[in-house]
Amino acid sequence: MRQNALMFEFQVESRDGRARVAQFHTPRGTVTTPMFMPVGTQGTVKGVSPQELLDISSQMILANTYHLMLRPGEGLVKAHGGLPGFTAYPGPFLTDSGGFQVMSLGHMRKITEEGVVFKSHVDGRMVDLSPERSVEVQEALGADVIMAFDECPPFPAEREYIGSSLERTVRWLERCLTVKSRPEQALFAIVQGGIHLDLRERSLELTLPFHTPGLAIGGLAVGESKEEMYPAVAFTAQRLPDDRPRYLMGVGHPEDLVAGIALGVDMFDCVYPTRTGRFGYALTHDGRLNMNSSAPRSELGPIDPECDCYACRHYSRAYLAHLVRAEEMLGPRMLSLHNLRYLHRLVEEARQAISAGALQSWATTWARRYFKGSI
Ligand code: PRF
Ligand code: ZN
Repeated sequence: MRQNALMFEFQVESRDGRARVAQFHTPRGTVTTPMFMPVGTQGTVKGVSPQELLDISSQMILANTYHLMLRPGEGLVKAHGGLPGFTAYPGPFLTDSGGFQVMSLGHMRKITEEGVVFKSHVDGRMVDLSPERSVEVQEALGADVIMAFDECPPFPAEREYIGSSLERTVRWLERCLTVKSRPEQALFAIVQGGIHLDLRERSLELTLPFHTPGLAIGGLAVGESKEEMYPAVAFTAQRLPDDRPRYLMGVGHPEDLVAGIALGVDMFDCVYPTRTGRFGYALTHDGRLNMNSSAPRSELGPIDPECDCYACRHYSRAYLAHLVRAEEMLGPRMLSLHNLRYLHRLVEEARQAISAGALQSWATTWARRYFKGSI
């Protein structure tokens, strides 16, 4: 049952407390962790081209089974040789399994032991998604890392429901592994259990014996407070195997990346940088800047003088604020690019701090400045 461990080697290079820097080898290239994965739900990171992603040091891109199976259909992606051929992004990909997206976007869904039946948000037809079908679609999409088909309960949910759903998630994991056929793809298991530490423990106990080449912490960042989320991350990350990557799904904000890295998380993804960029916000060393507010309209300097992205090297805050106000599409495009670069730099700085054995002091200095609340 063990998957191809050699093809997905995870080499830890340095450590600081629970945090680590590692090289994660995949068939389409080696990535350095901790890393942030831009979200390319529809096979595109909204508004940012593959060349621009490479320019800002993006590594692995996340795409979604749910969206691509509904439109354009996984067969068309496969006809292009998979996601790299379809999207022209030449690096590694990870696909999410679809279960979480059905829960958050699907209409009229029905969950049974077999899988999920839902009404397509594209054309209204009824669609089946099961562990077997999710793996079939993810094999056609051809990402390097594919995710187990899981159930992520909403927040809040009854403890009893979270308990039975995590057990079902494990039965679904087993079904995914039974049908999985491509050795050049790694299938990561997903630990569930909400914010209940004893349920996390149970999920770990049932999931670890499958020895998947990586594991994800799912079921968090679904509406609980950070005070509830961080202990669940700490508890779970500490019990995940040391020699394999740990992926915290759907997280997050800059402070969540810093906290997660200190707790031993290696991989993150979130729509935050691109979504907040489309809404007119820019992440800076001094906090989040609202480009719709009046101050930046007359500022001749860049969004962040310490940023090396295209937007910061070429444009003033005033010009970008003008684009946002005029609803010109270059505005949200440049803010998305800049915000992604900000998060890539954040994890890059964290990696350097880990290597120097100075993560705690770096994190304190970063937070003091980011949360000074100046802008
Ligand atoms: N499961 C899957 N994808 C996810 C999640 C999950 O629990 C989350 C939770 N924040 C984000 N994306 N399959
Ligand atoms: Zn920038």
